[in-house]
Amino acid sequence: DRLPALLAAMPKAELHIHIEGSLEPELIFALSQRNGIAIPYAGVEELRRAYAFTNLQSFLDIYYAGASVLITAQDFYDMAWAYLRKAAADNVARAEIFFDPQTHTARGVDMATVIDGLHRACADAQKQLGVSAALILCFLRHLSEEDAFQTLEQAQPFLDKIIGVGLDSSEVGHPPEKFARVFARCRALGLHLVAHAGEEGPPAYVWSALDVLKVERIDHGVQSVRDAALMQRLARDRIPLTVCPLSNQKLCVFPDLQHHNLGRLLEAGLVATVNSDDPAYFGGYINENFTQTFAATGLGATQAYQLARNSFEGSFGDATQKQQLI
Ligand code: ES4
Ligand code: ZN
Repeated sequence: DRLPALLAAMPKAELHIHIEGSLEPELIFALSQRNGIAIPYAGVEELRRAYAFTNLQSFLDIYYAGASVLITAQDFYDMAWAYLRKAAADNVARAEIFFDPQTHTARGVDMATVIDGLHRACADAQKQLGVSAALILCFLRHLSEEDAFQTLEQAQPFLDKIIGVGLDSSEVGHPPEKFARVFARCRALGLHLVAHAGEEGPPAYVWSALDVLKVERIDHGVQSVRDAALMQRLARDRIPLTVCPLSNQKLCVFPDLQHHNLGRLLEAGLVATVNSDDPAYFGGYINENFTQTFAATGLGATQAYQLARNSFEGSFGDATQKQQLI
């Protein structure tokens, strides 16, 4: 069976990766030592054993704890560089990388420190790995819109180093409408807009991400299959969905990978893509997401090519770059 080799070798874009979710336990412990920050786990094995999640919130609690070891620009560089090397090995030609500045600024780490470290890694990835990498600043939706506005203000001097903004963290109870004004401001600034919606939340959150926030892509969006009119809208407007199958499995969005609806999304003509979300926590990087999902659901080469094409169509690279990649 040559399918795993095809999935690994094909050039692809990764459009949904939280850089703090690429922090492997080994690097968490190395940074905890380097910075003198204690973490309540004896070692790498004990930490990995704690990665048994029942829903999104049970994951987020441990994900924010892991990110607490990041202090210096070099820490952010090392984390992003480790991810970008893995991405290059998986034949990722383009990576659009989420980061959660509020997780760091709330601990006294400056916005400049976060963006400097991450952006240097992205620049080095282009030069040394041939990977085109760009940053998307995510607002934490469990915090207030006021806090998001403050974060945007802190990012203002660095807007040339980010391509867009997103919305992540605890979804249910924090609908897109909560961030209508800050997204309108980001739109006026010429930033690309995306939002997590329909991961655990209802189709109504996908509608309001589109119609209120005016996002260009939906992160996850797998709950959209519960609303036929929404499926038509997503297909008609070619709104990309950045689907993360191993994440959905580990956070119990689907009982197992065999029951994942990626195939249904493609059959409905949606611009679905495959991504890794938080690969250090969910058991694999992008190629592992492809190979495990294809093995479990019986998708084949036709869907593989479609997903690779969709990933470049959905990316925010400039038109010439996208054309070269497609
Ligand atoms: C996330 Cl899987 C997921 N969902 C929402 N927010 C997140 N932040 C990091 N991973
Ligand atoms: Zn995500």
